[in-house]
Amino acid sequence: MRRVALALLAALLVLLPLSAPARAAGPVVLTVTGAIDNTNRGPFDPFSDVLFGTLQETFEKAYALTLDDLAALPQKTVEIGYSNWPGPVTVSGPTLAAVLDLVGATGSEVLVQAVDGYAPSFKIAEVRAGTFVLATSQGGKPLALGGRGPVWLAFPAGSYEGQTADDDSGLAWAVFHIKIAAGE
Ligand SMILES: Nc1nc2c(c(=O)[nH]1)N[C@H]1C(S)=C(S)[C@@H](COP(=O)(O)O)O[C@H]1N2
Ligand SMILES: [Mo]
Repeated sequence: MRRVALALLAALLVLLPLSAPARAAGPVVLTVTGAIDNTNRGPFDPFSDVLFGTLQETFEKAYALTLDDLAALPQKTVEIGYSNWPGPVTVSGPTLAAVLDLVGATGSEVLVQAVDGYAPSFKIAEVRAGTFVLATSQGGKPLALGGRGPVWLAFPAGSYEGQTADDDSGLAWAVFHIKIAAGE
């Protein structure tokens, strides 16, 4: 009987980490909040989540990702150029669509917010149809905080309705927060 109990306990200990999605080592660089099915952290905490608080962003549901978590997703490498840039750049990272799948996003709009509060939003249908990369490296080099990193939302011109070849305004750099707005 004791052996059965021990075996059950061992099985439980093996299965336990599967109940909450694991988070890879390193600091969290990106947090997805809002209309999501999967979470791996608690709700907004005014003492810890100071940048969210400063930007008046509070949340119940959240999924936090480290750079290693982003690196563990399938990587997309894409060359992107805008007519007002010195030249095209090659960036890599997971797609925004892959991150939306990971967190079980259920909404219709996604807001991509940067540390300076800059926060363009996109239709999730357009994100899924296009190539929106949460770039973590450019030319094989990790993107720096102080530059466009650590996470830069990069996508080619024409990715959303009406986007012109010189309009790179949606390419938010230093992204730390993705908020899914519930569908109507
Ligand atoms: N975090 C952040 N990302 C941003 C912006 C910003 O103000 N903050 N400006 C956007 C705009 S309006 C443009 S045109 C492009 C390039 O602008 P920049 O070279 O001034 O960053 O970055 C976009 N990404
Ligand atoms: Mo701009």
